[in-house]
Amino acid sequence: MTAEIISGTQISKTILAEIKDEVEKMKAKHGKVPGLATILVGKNPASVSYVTLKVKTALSVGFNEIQDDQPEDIPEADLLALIDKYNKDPDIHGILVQLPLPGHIDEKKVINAISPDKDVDAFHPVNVGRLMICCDKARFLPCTPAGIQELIVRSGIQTCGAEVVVVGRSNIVGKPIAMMMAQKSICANATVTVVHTRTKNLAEHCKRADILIVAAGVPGLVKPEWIKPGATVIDVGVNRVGVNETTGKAILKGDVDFDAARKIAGKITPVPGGVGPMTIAMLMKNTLKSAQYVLGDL
Ligand code: L34
Repeated sequence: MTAEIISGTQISKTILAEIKDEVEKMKAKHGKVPGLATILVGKNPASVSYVTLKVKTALSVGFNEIQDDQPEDIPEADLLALIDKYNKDPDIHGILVQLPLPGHIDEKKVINAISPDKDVDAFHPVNVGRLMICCDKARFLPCTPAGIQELIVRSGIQTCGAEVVVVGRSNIVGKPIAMMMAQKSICANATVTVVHTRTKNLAEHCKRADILIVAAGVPGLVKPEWIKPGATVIDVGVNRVGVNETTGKAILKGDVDFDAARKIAGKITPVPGGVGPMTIAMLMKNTLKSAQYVLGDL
C-alpha cells in the first residue's frame, strides 16, 4: 500500500483563492481591505523564511500588509509600544508577532499585549479560553491547528468517533488541536489521546490512531511500525536538519519517517508542502474574519 499524499500546497491554494474573492467583495462593498501587521524581531533564519512567506501571501490575496522588522535588541517596552500602536490603528485587523522572541523579551507579556480582537494567532488567553468553551465568539482558531483540521475535513477523512492521537503538548499545536478534535462538531467528535515525552509506550498509543497528529519537533521520531495500516498521518514537524550545498537552502524534515510511513499509512502529509502552507492560509483566514467582523459582515 502506498499512502495518498495530502497536499497542503494544493489545499491552501484553494483556500487562498476563496479568501481573495472575499477581499474583492469587501473592497467593492466597503472600499476597505483587511490589514495585517507582521512583526519580526531579529533574524532567526526559520522565522525570516516563514514571515517572508506570510507577507508574500498577504499581498497576493489583496491585504494591506505592514511588514515591521525590528532589531534583535529592541527593548521589550518598545515592542509593547509598537503593539499598542497597531492595537489602536483602525486599518489593522490582525497583529502577528513571530515567535520565538529573543531571551530578553517576555513572550507572555507580548502575547497579552495584543488586543484579543486582533490576535490572529489566537495565542491570547482570552482566545485560548474561547476555544476551550467553544463559544461563538471564538472568531480566531490558532493557525496550525485550524490548518490541520481543514486538511482533514477537505480530504474527506471521517473524524466522528475516530481515535486521534496527538504527539506533543505545546500551546501552539498539541494542546489546541487536541481540544478542537474533541469538540462537539461535525469537523471533530473524535476520541483524543495526547502523548508526550513522559508517556509510557509511545508506540502503543500511536498504533491505535486512526488519525495520528505529530507535533513533537523531533525529526523522524515516528517509525513505520508505530502506524496502524491505513491510518491518516499528519506531520506538523518542520525540522531544519542541514543545508543543501548547491542551493544553500535549508533541508527540511518532518517528525515522521516519511518514506517508510508512506508504505503503511492510508493518507499522509509531506514536509515541506503539508501543514506549513496551511498555517499561512489560516492566518489569512483569521485576518479576513477579523476585518469582516469589524465591518459588520460576520
Ligand atoms: N506568532 N509564531 C507565531 N505564529 C505562528 O503561526 C508561528 N508559526 C510557527 C513558528 N512561530 C510562529 C509558524 O508560522 C511555525 N510556523 C510555520 C509557518 C509556515 C511554515 C512552517 C512553519 C511553512 O510554510 N513551511 C513550509 C516550508 C517553508 C520553508 O521552506 O522554510 C512547508 O512547506 O512546510
